[in-house]
Amino acid sequence: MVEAIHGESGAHTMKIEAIHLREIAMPLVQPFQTSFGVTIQRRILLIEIESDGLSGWGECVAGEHPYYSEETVDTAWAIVAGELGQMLLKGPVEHGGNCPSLFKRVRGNRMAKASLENAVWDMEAQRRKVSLAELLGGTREVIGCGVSIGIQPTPEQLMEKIEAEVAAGYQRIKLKCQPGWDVKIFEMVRKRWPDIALSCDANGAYRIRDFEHLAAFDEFNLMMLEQPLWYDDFYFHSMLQKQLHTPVCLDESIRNRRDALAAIDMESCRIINVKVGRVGGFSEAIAIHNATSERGVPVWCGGMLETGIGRSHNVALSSLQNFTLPGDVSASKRYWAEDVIEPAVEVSVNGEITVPGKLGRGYEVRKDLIEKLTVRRETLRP
Ligand code: OSB
Ligand code: MG
Repeated sequence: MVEAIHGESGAHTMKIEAIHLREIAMPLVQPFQTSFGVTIQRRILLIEIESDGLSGWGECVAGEHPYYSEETVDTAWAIVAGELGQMLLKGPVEHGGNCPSLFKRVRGNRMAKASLENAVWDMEAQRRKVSLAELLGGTREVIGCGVSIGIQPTPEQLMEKIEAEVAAGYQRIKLKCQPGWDVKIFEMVRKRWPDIALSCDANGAYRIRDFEHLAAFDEFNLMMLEQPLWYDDFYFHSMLQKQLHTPVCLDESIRNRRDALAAIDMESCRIINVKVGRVGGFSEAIAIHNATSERGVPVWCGGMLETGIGRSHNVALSSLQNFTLPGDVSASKRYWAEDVIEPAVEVSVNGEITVPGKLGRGYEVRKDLIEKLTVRRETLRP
């Protein structure tokens, strides 16, 4: 059980003077293809809250299109500007943990909620002069890192990518898969690398008619098979898990702690991917962490092609004790020519990131660069 540091009631009320919304445009260093589409350039909503001379930052992980989840950059913008931002300015807020109750009337829109809540936690760590990891209840000094490798134009190009990531020291290779890009690929990869920690992620690309085909994945000793079926399903994943030796891992299906409990009870999965944006913020991510920890279900931290702001938040979250499996939190340079934080997130030759012990997120925000990348802005005040 992990308990975040909480303030004494009333002692540290935060007077939020402004909430700045910015959309930045950033090209990826290489296209990223999943079963739901290709991303070449990202449009990203960043949140900056101002209080008492400090800035707290949050990154909204919603994509440009509603393909991974229902939310998009534009829906999140509208919900933050029109609903959640006003609720946060009204407060009272002392702590990121106050946000879920302030935002309660708004259903769903979890990525929009997380972008504000996480900015409050980011601010709170600076006010208390502790690291964000410590504020969240994290104890690990280093975290284990894996990579997620998109579907490639050719199998040869995939093999080159894997070779480079294995050489870089990453502890686990995750391959995006879909019908036509699965068992043949796994065969090639296992022939060359019989022993690497390997997993795959279908982002919901398979159906019930594919159960026998998915059972053939057992041959490849995968650490897990991530979200093989519909993005909102538990029941059929439970049917599938009964027929597989390979652990199923749920990503899209898990929206909150209750979903995690239901999935564990039904045995829809044996592993859970925690993405702080997908579950609505750090409070719910910690609740899922604690529930899975009590039940002996391992978790790992997922990624959403974040800039350094969201990436630094993922590093802090990964420092909680039940994040026992290598996550999808990897080096900034795999995504960006220039990241919006300083230093960039770096991974050691043994595939680890050192959790910053400094106050706050532990990486400086490069506001000058963010200004240059900004294509849209709006400021909310009390
Ligand atoms: O399903 O984990 C996913 C990227 C975008 C949307 C969904 C997913 C992903 C990844 C990449 O797998 C994770 C990362 O490296 O940021
Ligand atoms: Mg996934």
